[in-house]
Amino acid sequence: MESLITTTLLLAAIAAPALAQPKAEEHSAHHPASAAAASADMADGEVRKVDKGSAKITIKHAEIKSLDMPPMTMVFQVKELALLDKVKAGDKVRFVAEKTATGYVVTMIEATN
Ligand SMILES: [Cu+2]
Repeated sequence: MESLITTTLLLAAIAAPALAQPKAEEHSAHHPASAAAASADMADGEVRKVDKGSAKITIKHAEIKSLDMPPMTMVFQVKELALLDKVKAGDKVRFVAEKTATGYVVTMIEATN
């Protein structure tokens, strides 16, 4: 019994870093550490609607790992209204979102068209 537990723990210890590692290594290989840290939270998406009147943007986004969110289309608030001048409906974008008390807020966005 004890050897089974030992084996299970050993496998878990080997498997966990093996799953987490490759992407991080690959990434830091072509970017300075600070850039890698910043882009790690970036999510890909496509703008569906820009609503300057209510400072909101609808984005069809891919998985957002930092927010533990699966792909979906949703409305985000924006940190600064000026962010909405940088993109328009139909643009492919990369963006950073944060979860706040009032909901999800885009803090950075750039078109990748
Ligand atoms: Cu979402």
